[in-house]
Amino acid sequence: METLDFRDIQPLRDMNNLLEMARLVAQIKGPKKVAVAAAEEAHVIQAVNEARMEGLIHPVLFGNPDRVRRIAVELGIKAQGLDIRPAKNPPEAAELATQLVSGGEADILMKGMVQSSDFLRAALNRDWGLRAGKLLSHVLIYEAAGFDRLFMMSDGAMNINPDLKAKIQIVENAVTMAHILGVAEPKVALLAAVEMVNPDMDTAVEDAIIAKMADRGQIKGAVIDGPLALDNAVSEEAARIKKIKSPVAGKADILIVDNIDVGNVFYKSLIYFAHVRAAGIIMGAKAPMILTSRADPEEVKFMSLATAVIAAERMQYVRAGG
Ligand code: COD
Repeated sequence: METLDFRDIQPLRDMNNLLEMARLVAQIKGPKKVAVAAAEEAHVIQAVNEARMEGLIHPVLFGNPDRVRRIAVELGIKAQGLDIRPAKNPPEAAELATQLVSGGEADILMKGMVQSSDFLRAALNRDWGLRAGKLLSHVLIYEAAGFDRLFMMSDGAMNINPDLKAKIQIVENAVTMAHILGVAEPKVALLAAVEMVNPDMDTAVEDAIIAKMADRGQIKGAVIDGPLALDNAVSEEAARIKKIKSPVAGKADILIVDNIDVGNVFYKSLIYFAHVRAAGIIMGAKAPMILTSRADPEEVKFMSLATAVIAAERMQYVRAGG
């Protein structure tokens, strides 16, 4: 089988670029196997089928077989071609899907009609979960009009109120995702409401600590600064007006928020007000995990599958010593 040398990869600039990369990975290495936990949901089946028809993935659908088949038929999908495996209820589907991945028989875990917390607890199970000795965190990848790069934002979906140590690992997981997408040394902005260190704002003080740790080489593979407000993190004009001297100001690739509420509102604002194309992946586990919410557009689920295909390949490449 041909090899894919990730050192040759140029930074992926938009979602079309990302999809082309996923197609290339699948063309060279074959489709990735995706274990779907509680697949009885139309958007999930549609996205999974689209990715299957593109040759990106081979899905294994855990859930109520009759319901999965019925939804597939309603969507005009031939149910005979689908690998459907029975599960009594959504938590059992999460358990079986997780075990397929942790047992090495699937490359990617995807959430369907199961509560996020049940899905995540299955992945965190000490005996048969996907822990890899690191914090698991969610990374949103999105494109935005007028910018020549993909953005990453974390964590708006998994870690509720991360402390300093957790925030550092959230940064590291997002940096790993940037490397996977070809950004060799991403610029990370630790977001706050201010760009000056206000001692009354605990999280801004934490940002300053993380930035200093990065200066001292304690966090590698990225240029990190904070606190920075969103405007001066992504707009060079805003940074110039506010006279901020920082290698990250105006050039950020990665935006780190303080807690799940900020990140979740950020994400949903992008989707509902700006209609951006986005994908979401949980990083830090043994394999990429897709945690999209039930109301997410089908395209977010499809693009998350495309991103997970690239991430799974890259993780296997690193594990093989690449
Ligand atoms: N990474 C690695 N290990 C973790 C993580 C993590 N992010 N979170 C918890 N753990 C480990 C802990 O170290 C501990 O060993 C064990 O898991 C249990 O820890 P608790 O008691 O803090 O965790 P839980 O089970 O109460 O909660 C973990 C969840 C991930 C379920 C929880 O944080 C959660 O509900 N997050 C929000 C998910 C959500 O609703 N998202 C909505 C948007 S889709």
